Amino acid sequence: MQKDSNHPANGLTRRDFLRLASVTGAGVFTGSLTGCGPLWERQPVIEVEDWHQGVCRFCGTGCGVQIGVNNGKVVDVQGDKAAHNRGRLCVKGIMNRDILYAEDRLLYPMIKRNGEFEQVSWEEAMELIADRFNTAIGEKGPDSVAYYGSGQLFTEESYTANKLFKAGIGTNNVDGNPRLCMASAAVGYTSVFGKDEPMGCYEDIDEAECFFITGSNMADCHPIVWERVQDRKRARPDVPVIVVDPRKTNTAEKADLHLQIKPGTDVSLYNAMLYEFFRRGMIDDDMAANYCTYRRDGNETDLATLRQHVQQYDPDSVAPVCGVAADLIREAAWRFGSAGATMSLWTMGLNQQKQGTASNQLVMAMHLLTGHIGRPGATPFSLTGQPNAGGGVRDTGALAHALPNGRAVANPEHRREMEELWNVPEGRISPEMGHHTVGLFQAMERGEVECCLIMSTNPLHSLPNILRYREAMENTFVVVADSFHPTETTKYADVILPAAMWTEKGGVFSQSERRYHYVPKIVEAPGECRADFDILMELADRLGHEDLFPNRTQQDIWEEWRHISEHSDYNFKGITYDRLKGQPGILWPCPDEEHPGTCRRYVPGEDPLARDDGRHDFYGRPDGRAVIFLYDQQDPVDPVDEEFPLTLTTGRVLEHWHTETITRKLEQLDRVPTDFLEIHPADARRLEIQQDMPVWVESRRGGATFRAKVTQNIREGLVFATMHSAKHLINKATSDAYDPDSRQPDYKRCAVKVIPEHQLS
Ligand SMILES: Nc1nc2c(c(=O)[nH]1)N[C@H]1C(S)=C(S)[C@@H](COP(=O)(O)OP(=O)(O)OC[C@H]3O[C@@H](n4cnc5c(=O)[nH]c(N)nc54)[C@H](O)[C@@H]3O)O[C@H]1N2
Ligand SMILES: Nc1nc2c(c(=O)[nH]1)N[C@H]1C(S)=C(S)[C@@H](COP(=O)(O)OP(=O)(O)OC[C@H]3O[C@@H](n4cnc5c(=O)[nH]c(N)nc54)[C@H](O)[C@@H]3O)O[C@H]1N2
Ligand code: SF4
Ligand SMILES: [Mo]
Repeated sequence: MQKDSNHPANGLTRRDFLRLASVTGAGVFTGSLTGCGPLWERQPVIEVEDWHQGVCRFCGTGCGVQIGVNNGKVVDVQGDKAAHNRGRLCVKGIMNRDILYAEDRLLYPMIKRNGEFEQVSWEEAMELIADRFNTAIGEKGPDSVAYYGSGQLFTEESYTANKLFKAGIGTNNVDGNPRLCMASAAVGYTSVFGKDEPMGCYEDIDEAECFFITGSNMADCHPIVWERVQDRKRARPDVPVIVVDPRKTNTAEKADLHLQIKPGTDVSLYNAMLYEFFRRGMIDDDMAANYCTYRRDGNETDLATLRQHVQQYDPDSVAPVCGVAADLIREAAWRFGSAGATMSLWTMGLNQQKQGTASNQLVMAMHLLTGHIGRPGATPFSLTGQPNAGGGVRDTGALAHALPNGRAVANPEHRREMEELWNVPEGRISPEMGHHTVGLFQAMERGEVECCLIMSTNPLHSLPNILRYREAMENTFVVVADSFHPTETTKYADVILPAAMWTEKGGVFSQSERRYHYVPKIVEAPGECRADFDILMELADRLGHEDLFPNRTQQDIWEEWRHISEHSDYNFKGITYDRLKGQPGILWPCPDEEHPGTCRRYVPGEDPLARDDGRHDFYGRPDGRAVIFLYDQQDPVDPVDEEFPLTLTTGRVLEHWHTETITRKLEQLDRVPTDFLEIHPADARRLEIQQDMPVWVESRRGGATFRAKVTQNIREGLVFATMHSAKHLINKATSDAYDPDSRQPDYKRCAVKVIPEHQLS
């Protein structure tokens, strides 16, 4: 394990170094967002020899950065003033430098023998991997192996893995953590507009006249997008911010209207808002009649039926279901519908629900029916979680049901098109859908998937109902490529491979607004780390699929990929490496090298792919019309009862990243706790729980210990834990029930009991 030997400030103590170099300029560091005050102050930096343009490694905001290098080390990271973030970075952005030199970097390949990891050569590790994969494929067929990837790999890497497994090995067992993250949004966009990915852009924030933020704690999770919302609010204090969240988050704190909804009842709320749009005559008749079609349970229906359908969801009936006052619902609907331009922003509070897809579709329907779409400031806009869940995984189709650029495994024409583009024999791409994430780990449990390659994700921490899937790992030959060790997943692996990260390798990320953004390789990776791309290329060779990759550099793969996109509605052929190296990102569609990129999709005159014969062209759909879906509220899958009387919801804090393999290593961020359970004072009183008391949280699946944080910020009957801590691992309790359309798990609602630890016998 590496300690600080590779640290750029050799000779200084770690603490001195961090004080000296963890820097940010006034107005650049948004320290006030932490909720615990600014922890850092700007200090002089170590001298920088060269600056390189790149993009932050963390969230889907995709902030542009300038990366300062001295003597082969990254010594400073600052916000890029030329990028959409206007020079701003949040605390994680600033930490981009320190993460490269954090402790516990995995430096050598290791093989587990007799329960202990032994350092081995790359040759030995890759030979064992190839042998096990080849044997499984030979004996049990291609579907006995799988790839489980990440929205934190570069596009070239996810594209390569997808091609290797689907066009080389011939299995669609390709999935990844975007299934836990953006699947409901992806299915939402695809079902409504025919193609995935948001149509709006960050510039819409500057024009919006109403913000509808639902199931998103932007202040903590997309802080720099949130700052832009705050800029708008400062310029136009009359622009309302509506927040729908069961907790009074840092985002809700600043809202004009906070609808503190009961978890999982969004379908009722949005139906009630639709009811109000009809009642108050806020429907855009041209849009509703000429640009939309209507569907219920797979059948065509119409606007009149929708109007009839939402009659049962009048605000007075919905109020007790959602736990939100009827007048507040009416006011939110009025503000949404009557504003000049409304922008909705949402993330996991919607996607991670049993009815996640329905919730997405209903928010899109609210925009369509009120005409808040395709105009500056008027757009539905999901925030992407990870830095490359969009371009890397959704666009490349690196999911079990998908093929590149919105194609589907189930569609024979799409398979044929991809076989031609990939130059592989007809029939090579399997017509069978692969295993989606939860299904994959269940297939491992049954012993059906014998070998699995896991890259840049930590599923034995991040999957729901984790205790069950730990056992699944024991039935499988598991290879994990990670930059750190130990993690919850590397512990259970058979082989671990040391991965270069971020500027130690380089490639293209794509963030929330369809912006492709390039990060150069700037420094050498420590130890024997290799780029994930190189690992995948070597695996392809050793599995006999070198023919798939006649051109072998990462740039060659980008070239191949942008040419493939030309034949699709995701056309970004005009985005070359050369262009990306000269500017902080380009938004697709971008069909040729002169095209500047597209801010608003589906808008004639703006989107080069849209036909110029109307207000909109939803060209992803054969008839150019968006689809509005009718839904009813369903009951919870894991309901409360006498034994499990409280509802648990889970999420994030600003300073920590997912499973903390990176952020917990950084001294400043280590000060920020993630071991707490938020509980309402009334519940705490009833359960004899006091502030900071250790409590045991248990669901029908498992439990963990937390420190009670008694707070008014949460609804009575609801408790909240972060997903971050490995010691206090909430995924022992969460439910692995998932949305049947998106197969995204419902991390946001399950039944638990909470007991003071001293009362446990
Ligand atoms: N600091 C930080 N930032 C991150 C990440 C991180 O780990 N740390 N991860 C990134 C990733 S991958 C993702 S996916 C995003 C996630 O970004 P967010 O989705 O904003 O984060 P979460 O905290 O998971 O959930 C958001 C909110 O949903 C609310 N919620 C729960 N149930 C419901 C419900 O039924 N309805 C509604 N309307 N709201 C509900 C929760 O109370 C919570 O405040 O953040 C990205 N940014
Ligand atoms: N309870 C609960 N659970 C959740 C969620 C929730 O809201 N609640 N949210 C879900 C969501 S939205 C998400 S996105 C997932 C995230 O869950 P994960 O993807 O499992 O979490 P990360 O910590 O981001 O894992 C990334 C891993 O990649 C490693 N790594 C970093 N850089 C590189 C690299 O360049 N190459 C390689 N090979 N490895 C690298 C890191 O060390 C880390 O171990 O969690 C899901 N789980
Ligand atoms: S908002 Fe997201 S992309 Fe921007 S600096 Fe913070 S973590 Fe990085
Ligand atoms: Mo995510």
